[in-house]
Amino acid sequence: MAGNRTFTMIKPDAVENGYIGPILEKITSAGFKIVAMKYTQLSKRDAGEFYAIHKERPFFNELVTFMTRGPIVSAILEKENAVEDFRALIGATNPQEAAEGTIRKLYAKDIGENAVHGSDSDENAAIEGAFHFSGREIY
Ligand code: 3AN
Repeated sequence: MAGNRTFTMIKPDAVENGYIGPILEKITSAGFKIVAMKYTQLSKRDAGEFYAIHKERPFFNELVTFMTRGPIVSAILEKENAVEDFRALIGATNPQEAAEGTIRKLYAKDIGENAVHGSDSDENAAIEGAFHFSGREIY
C-alpha cells in the first residue's frame, strides 16, 4: 500500500527567485498537508550525505555547490499516495520535459536548478524526512 508522506525541499534557485510563496500555494492547493517545515541552509557535508546516491555521477559537485549556495525550505508533506502524487505535481527532473502546470515547468530553469525536490519512494521519504527533522519537532 502506498504511504501517505513525502519529503520536499524548495531549492536555493526557487528561494532566490522569490518562489517560496507560490510553490507552497501549489502544494497546499493540491491537497498536501504540511506536517513539518523549516527554512535552513545545508552545509556541504549535509548536501553530500543527502545526495550520496549520486556521488559517482558527473554532476555531483555541481549539485552540492548548488544546494549549499543559499537557503532552502524543507518539509514533510502528508496526503494519500503522497510520493507519487507529489512527483506528478512537481513534474519531470528536466523542467523542459515537465508537463504544463507542474511546479518545475512554472518555476525551474534547468535540470541542475530545478526548484524542488520530491522523494522517489516511501522508503526514501522516511529516510530523507528523518535526515532533516530530528523528531523533536511536532509531527
Ligand atoms: P529527481 O530530483 O527528479 O528525483 P534525480 O534523483 O535523478 O532527480 O536527481 C537528483 C538531483 O540531481 C536533481 N533534482 C537535479 O538537481 C540533479 N541532477 C540530476 N541530473 C542532473 C544533470 N544531468 N545535471 C545536473 N544536475 C542533475
